[in-house]
Amino acid sequence: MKRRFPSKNNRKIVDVIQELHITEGKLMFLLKEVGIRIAEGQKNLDQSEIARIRGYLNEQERRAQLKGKMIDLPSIIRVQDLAKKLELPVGNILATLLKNGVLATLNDDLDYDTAAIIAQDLGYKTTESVEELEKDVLTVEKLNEILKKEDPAKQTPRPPIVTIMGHVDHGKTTLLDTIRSANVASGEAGGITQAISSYQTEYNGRTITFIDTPGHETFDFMRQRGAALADLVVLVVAADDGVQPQTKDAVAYAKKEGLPIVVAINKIDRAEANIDRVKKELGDLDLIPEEWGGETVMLGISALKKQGINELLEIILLTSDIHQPKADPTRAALGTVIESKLDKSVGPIASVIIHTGTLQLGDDVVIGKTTGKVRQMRDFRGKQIKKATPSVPVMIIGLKDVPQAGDILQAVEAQGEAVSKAAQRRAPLKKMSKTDDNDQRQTLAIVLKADSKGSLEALEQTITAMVPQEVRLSVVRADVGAISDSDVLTARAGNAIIYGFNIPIAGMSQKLADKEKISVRLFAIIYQLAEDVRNEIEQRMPVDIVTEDIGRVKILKVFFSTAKRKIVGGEVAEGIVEPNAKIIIKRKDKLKKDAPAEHIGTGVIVELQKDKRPLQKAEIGDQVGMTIEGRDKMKEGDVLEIYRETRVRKGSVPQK
Ligand SMILES: Nc1nc2c(ncn2[C@@H]2O[C@H](COP(=O)(O)OP(=O)(O)OP(=O)(O)O)[C@@H](O)[C@H]2O)c(=O)[nH]1
Ligand SMILES: [Mg+2]
Repeated sequence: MKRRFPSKNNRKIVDVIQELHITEGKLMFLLKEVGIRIAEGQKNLDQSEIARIRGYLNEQERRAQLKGKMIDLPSIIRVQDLAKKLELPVGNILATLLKNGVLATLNDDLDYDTAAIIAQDLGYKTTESVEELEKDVLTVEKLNEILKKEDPAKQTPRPPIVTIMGHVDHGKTTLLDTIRSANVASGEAGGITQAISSYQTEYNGRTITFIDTPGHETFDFMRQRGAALADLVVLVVAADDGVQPQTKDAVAYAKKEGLPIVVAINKIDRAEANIDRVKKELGDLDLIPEEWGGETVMLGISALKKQGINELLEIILLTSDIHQPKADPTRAALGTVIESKLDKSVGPIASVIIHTGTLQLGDDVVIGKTTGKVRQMRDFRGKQIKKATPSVPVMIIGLKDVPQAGDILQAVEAQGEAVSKAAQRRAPLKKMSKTDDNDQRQTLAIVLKADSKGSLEALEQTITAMVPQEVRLSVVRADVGAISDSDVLTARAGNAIIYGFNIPIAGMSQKLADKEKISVRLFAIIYQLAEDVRNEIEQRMPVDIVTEDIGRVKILKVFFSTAKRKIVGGEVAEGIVEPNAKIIIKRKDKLKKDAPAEHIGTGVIVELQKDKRPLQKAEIGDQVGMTIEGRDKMKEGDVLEIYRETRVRKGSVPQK
């Protein structure tokens, strides 16, 4: 061993302790922390060693101060910026994210909730700083205000926007198919509409914009959105089915928006059709047909047999003429996103309905939290167009990010303005909810990937509504686009199941998933996906153990006995015996006749035999052989009390 010679640069350990105001134990701890080993009997430390200890102490103090302070975090922050704010290495942040089930890179954005959880995990206190910029985001309310204040002198008539609403399967999509000679309904997965869509059609030289909404109960918010965009609602009610829950919802939304309602009583070609019954039921919703003295136009039609379609279109035009919708086509465009997705080849695509103004090719736009330049526009047929005037549904390509359905589009003067408006308003990639270490509940962790923001929203809402208090849901990632390697790795980190809706998984990513044993489940119908999630939730519900006494066996002979396993022969004295039943060993002292039997121990019957053959059930009087797992020893004359244990799931998963 190298000998240390005291030099003038060396200081006595006892002096160092005094100088730093610490105990000897603390010094030992500090030496270990900074990686200095000292030999037995060593009395001195050199200057560089002392400097290392001082440095460590200073850093600790600084950190303690930092942790006491409130850290202001914006609503969206890059991983590397969060590291800077917390004065920690990025690796620390990434590791903490991973620990919480989020696989991120330096450049990923985190929303406030996620950043706060990470910061708190690392011992910081946080608050959300209110950003000035948020004020610039156009809300639906502000949009309505702007539209109301528009200069009437500049306004010209625009096509009415007609939203088709009604209960599932009552024929909305078929009606639209008939109106515009298309064939959408027959191509839908499971025969149900799962997204909102928009078309235009010409009738008698006039244009009408239609919005098709889904009737399945899951898509409630899509119906609300459809109603919010409309000038008029066509309520489709099947003549053979009458008023149903979503018929009522549709009426409620239309009334909330103050919209005129035209009722199309559909499927009148069917033998079971009963128009009068439907009218009566509608009367209960305060929709009284004109011929009964009310104000609502009700028309019998057959979407399939193309009956009454022209009459319906006439009525739509007449009704919308009462309050002729108008807009100013000369101003910068304002619109609402009805659907959006990420396309592999062209990037983000948003379907937008223009409310006012004209959107031109090359316009700079702000949409919700993203921006872009309109590089390409397509009409509902997919045909490229150069401009979109009021009431026109248009697909826009050229956005930086996928906006949310319901976001407002604003054409802006210049890219500079767009960028400043949307700066720091990028949609965060990572979402996470707070976990609690004391939480005893089982967790269902999922990665959700869908074809569009609309379906993603529908999925998240449906799934969240299904989760009972007894189970914790953790949506590790929810995003649009195909399933990629990064999703698989995120699922691995978060111990999650990957659900894909209407999207594929790349072959390589599937291989990775197989290798990592990550379950990837793809669906085309939303409620089938929801059913699968329900099963997963059910399996995570807490269980109650119910016991039931089923019989008694008297031991006649012990054949074999090891520490963990015994083989005994006995006779069923009462009730029955079955494999997997549990036992309590009881023993009576022959000398003390009146004393209760003594509890000797417990075990489980793992195998039951009679005449050397396995048996599923032994009854009273049967002589059986039993293999018993358990440590407690038995002997001849003991009585086994046999009971069955069943696990019963507590509570239930709410039905949607
Ligand atoms: N007999 C008859 N069947 C019809 C008529 N209209 C629609 N159908 C049938 O009803 C079923 C449902 O039609 P859809 O148009 O998909 O119904 P929907 O209201 O769009 O359904 P969701 O969008 O899922 O709410 C299909 O099998 C249609 O062929 C009609 O006028 N007569
Ligand atoms: Mg439909």
